[in-house]
Amino acid sequence: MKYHNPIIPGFHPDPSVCRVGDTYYLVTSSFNYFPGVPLFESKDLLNWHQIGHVLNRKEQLPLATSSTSGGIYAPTIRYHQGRFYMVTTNVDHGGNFFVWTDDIHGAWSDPIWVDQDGIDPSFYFEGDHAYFMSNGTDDDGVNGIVQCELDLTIGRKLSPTRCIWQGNGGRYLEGPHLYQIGKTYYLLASEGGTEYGHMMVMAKSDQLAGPYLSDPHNPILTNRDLGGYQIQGCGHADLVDDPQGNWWLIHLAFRQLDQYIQHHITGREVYLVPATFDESGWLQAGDQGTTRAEMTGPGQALQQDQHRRFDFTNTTIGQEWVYLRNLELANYRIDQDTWQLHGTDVTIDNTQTSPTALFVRQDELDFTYAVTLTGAAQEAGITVYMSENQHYELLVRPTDHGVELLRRLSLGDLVQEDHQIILPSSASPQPVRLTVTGSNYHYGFSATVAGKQYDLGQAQTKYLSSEVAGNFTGVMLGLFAQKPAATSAWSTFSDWRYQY
Ligand code: 6LW
Repeated sequence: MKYHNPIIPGFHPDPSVCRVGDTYYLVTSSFNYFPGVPLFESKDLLNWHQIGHVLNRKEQLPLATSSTSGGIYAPTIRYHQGRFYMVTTNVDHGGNFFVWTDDIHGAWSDPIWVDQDGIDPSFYFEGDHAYFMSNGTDDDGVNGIVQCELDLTIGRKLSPTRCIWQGNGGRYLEGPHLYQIGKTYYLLASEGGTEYGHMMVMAKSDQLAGPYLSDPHNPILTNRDLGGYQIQGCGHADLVDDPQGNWWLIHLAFRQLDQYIQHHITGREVYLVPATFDESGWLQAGDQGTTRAEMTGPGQALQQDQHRRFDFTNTTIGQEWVYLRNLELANYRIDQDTWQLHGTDVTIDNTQTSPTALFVRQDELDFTYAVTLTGAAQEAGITVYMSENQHYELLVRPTDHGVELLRRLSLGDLVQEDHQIILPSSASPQPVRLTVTGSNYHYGFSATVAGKQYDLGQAQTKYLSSEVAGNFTGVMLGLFAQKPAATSAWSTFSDWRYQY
């Protein structure tokens, strides 16, 4: 089959996948967004649809004070003896924990905390035994991929933690996943850091606890040597077989703004490559150890058109829509066609608590995002949001001279407000149509009020990139309200469209 990468676009890093019969389940990291750990389902590895989030209760996901790139790090999903397990790290609140469910479409358990530190936790099951792996430090102070046996009822260690592999020499050995294939144990991990040097490495052993022998072909997959290629940063993979016995690697990578500009804004996305074992039992992956936008693999599955049209009726809060940290429900009035937001003094620059804002991911570089806003008793509008330090707004706010429409660009200490327009007073109670368009290099801002169109300029995309922001997330497209002039300030959003 021929298919196009990424298979899941937009900020979805650290994918982990498992298969149950003919159905695959996939989870990704979510950092400081709530709900956490998006959960996807697929019948063919190509076409994924989100069935919810694993962590959707505050008790499972405390996020107070989690800034961008705090909160939830890389998860692993596994299925064992009729039960799904998802193990991950809340780096700000308690470290490693897991949750489980017997109904993948239902609720997951409360967290069971694991008394082992490190990040990128993973489970491997053998009979009634559960083994925990992560990157970290073992009981003797040795650093690398560490392993211990775990009591799954209470998360307690049943064996000392031992380092089983120290990798292939690259920095940041992380993302371990262990498999038994035939009689051999395979350890898959990543090195080089999640930027341009990222790579996947493997080792194997006859015994679960090692010693693990590095694959002489390491790295088994990387795009670090593909200069002038848009897809970079391939790493953090999970291995899965299909019912026909073919092997596949699912991993993260990112798309630069173009083949030469080393900035990316859509976060780390999900990629798929075919893999095969050679005669010596080593894994060969991708297109000669690289990941390409256009790939060919075994099977007949057809990839659906990846263009999307979203509106309020085909999106759900807690599914496509997420919040920052633990929301204040009282500030949202959500109904079928109109969403009302009540802002507080917590702005979208805040890193401690939850501003009144809802976000979807920017999945593609070319898009249109528009909404009609009514109400001018607070700051409200659209945000193109990478982090508390990097975001662009198109907003309406009350001033002494009347209702003002403007653009604000916030890049760390540089905050610029421009294109201010005082709306004609006859227009001020009227709805304002706000539009942001995306392209590789620019976001464009415009508005329509009482039939009159206003151009509010363009801003470069690259200043919102991960290379500038230095965090783990991707650009989100949000609706927000803040700084109310009165306690009764509510802004009404309607006719929202997001299309790419
Ligand atoms: C994650 C690590 C990584 O824990 O980035 O790319 C970190 N890999 O494995 C956060 O996503």
